[in-house]
Order: sequence, then structure tokens, then C-alpha cells
Amino acid sequence: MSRAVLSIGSNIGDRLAHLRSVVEALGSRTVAVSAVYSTAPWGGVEQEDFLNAVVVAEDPSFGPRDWLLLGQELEAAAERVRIQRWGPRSLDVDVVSCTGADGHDVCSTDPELTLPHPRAHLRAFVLVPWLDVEPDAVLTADGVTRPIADWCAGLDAAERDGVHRTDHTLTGPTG
Ligand code: PH2
Ligand code: MG
Ligand code: MG
Repeated sequence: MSRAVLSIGSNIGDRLAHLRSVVEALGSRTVAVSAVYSTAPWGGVEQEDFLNAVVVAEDPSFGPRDWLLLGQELEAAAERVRIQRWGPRSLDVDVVSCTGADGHDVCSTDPELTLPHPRAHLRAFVLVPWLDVEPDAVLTADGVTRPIADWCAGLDAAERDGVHRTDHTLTGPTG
């Protein structure tokens, strides 16, 4: 069994359709889907606002790498091109954390898939939607394990103020 918390984002093209493509592809593996948030760009690159959400998914046959590969396939399907670090993208699927069959969170220092995601605790665009679906989740960063609510409360207010809940949904009828 493996459960993954996925952060998804888009700021090019039909942003909502790109996010929806992830939930559609996950199908019955989807456990929970956050609200959709409009978020100011993080990372210092001047670019359009993102739409972001968090999806929790489960698949008994998946390991951490399978979530990474599925995310990369979905990014490719959205015709994502990698131009600039932290720059604009049609679809970004990041594995934020992964729980193994033993119920423990996977820790990995593999540079291709560092788990938990090493910058998730700094990003309101990850923490705020994650709180929607797993309000009691904890996250380890720099050797410190804290509830995600605490990581979020510790961010600069300006960081949280850039994250706005929208009326869009990623499940159900388009609109
Ligand atoms: N993704 C990035 C860089 N900056 N900013 C926001 N608001 N949302 C993102 O998903 C995002 C970002 C690169 O992965
Ligand atoms: Mg990312
Ligand atoms: Mg990514």
C-alpha cells in the first residue's frame, strides 16, 4: 500500500483543465481533493499567478517512484516543457509526502525524489490546500517534525496572503 500527497499547479494555458487532468487520471485512486487556490508565484520569478491544489491518492501496488513517474507522465501529457527553475509551467505534479505499507512516511534523499518534499514547509501554496484534506498531517523538514498547521502559521503573513481559495472544483461537472 502506498499513499501519496501530491501538490499540483499550473500557470500556463487552461490551468483548471490541467489540474483536472490529474484527478481524472488518478480515478479511483483518489482519496481526497482540496479546493482550488489562486496563488501568487513563489520563488522570485516574475510570472502569472498559479492555480494550485493538493490531491491525496492511494494505490496498493505503487511505491514512491511510481507516483513520481505518474506525475511526470501527466506533466508530459500537458505538454510541459522545462525552461526555467521555478518558472511558468502548464502542469507541475510534485510528490510532497508518501506513506508506505507500514504506515510510516517515506524518507528519501534521492535527488530525483527527495521525500518529504524539501521545500513543502516553506510554501503556503502547498500547506494551505493540504490543510483542507489532511488537517492533522505532520511534516518533517530539516529534521524537525511539526503539524502542517504550525508550519503554515510560521510562514510570513505575506506568503499566506498570496493564496486565495477559488470556487473552482476538480471533481464533478466542468464549470
Ligand atoms: N511552482 C513552482 C514555482 N513557483 N508558485 C506557486 N504559487 N505555485 C506553484 O505551483 C509554483 C510556484 C515550481 O514548481
Ligand atoms: Mg513544483
Ligand atoms: Mg515539480
